[in-house]
Amino acid sequence: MSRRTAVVTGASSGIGAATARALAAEGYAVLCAARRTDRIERLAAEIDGTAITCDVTSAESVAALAAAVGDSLHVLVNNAGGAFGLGNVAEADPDEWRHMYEVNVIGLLNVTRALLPALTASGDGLIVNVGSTAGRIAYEGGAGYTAAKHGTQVVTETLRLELVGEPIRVSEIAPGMVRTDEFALNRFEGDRSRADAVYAGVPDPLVAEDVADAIAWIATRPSHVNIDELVIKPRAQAAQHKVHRV
Ligand code: 8X3
Repeated sequence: MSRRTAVVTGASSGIGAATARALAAEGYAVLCAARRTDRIERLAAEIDGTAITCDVTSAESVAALAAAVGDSLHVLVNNAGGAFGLGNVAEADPDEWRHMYEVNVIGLLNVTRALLPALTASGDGLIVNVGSTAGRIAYEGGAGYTAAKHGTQVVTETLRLELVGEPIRVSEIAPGMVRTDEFALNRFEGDRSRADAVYAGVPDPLVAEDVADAIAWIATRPSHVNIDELVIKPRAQAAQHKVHRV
């Protein structure tokens, strides 16, 4: 029997790379999609998957991803995304906001539209959108990102309504504080000290593998079980502003 198949976007690092590994460990043939070819080629070699160079914001690039997927796909993890900047609304940069909407929402739209026929054709498709606790609350300086991640959340809900009756489950996972190599660095344009300050003193932030483990759990529920949304935070984070630091 051929292996079940999965696409993970943003697979070059962090939650995406960990999710590709976790799904491969569950027996999936994983297409690792991301812009940085060298990274996804290494990952694909490690997990016996396939590397597809893909920028989710580019229609041509996503069309090439769809061509590589072919007629049938079981799991799509829309993970590509990120935060850029942490400025109050009064001084926010509209280009940063556009970029965040482009990657977190339009990118998800591009990939989902392109792969829906294959997900339907498999007879048992699953879409997992990687949202955020930022898609549920507001915090100072976060409006560009929280607006985009609220977008991810609402698009997920809409898709579940629109696809009812089709053989496709639609889930969102919403992580809180996850310490990855790049999330905070990207937000602060490579400023290591600002990035490190996000996690300073937090005993155990989540790591990418914790989120990947939860995504693999969602994917391995029986086909009639739809995990609508799963909010996952470290024990030290009771709420966005309520973080235990030592
Ligand atoms: C990451 C969570 O708190 O940085 O999506 O917005 S937060």
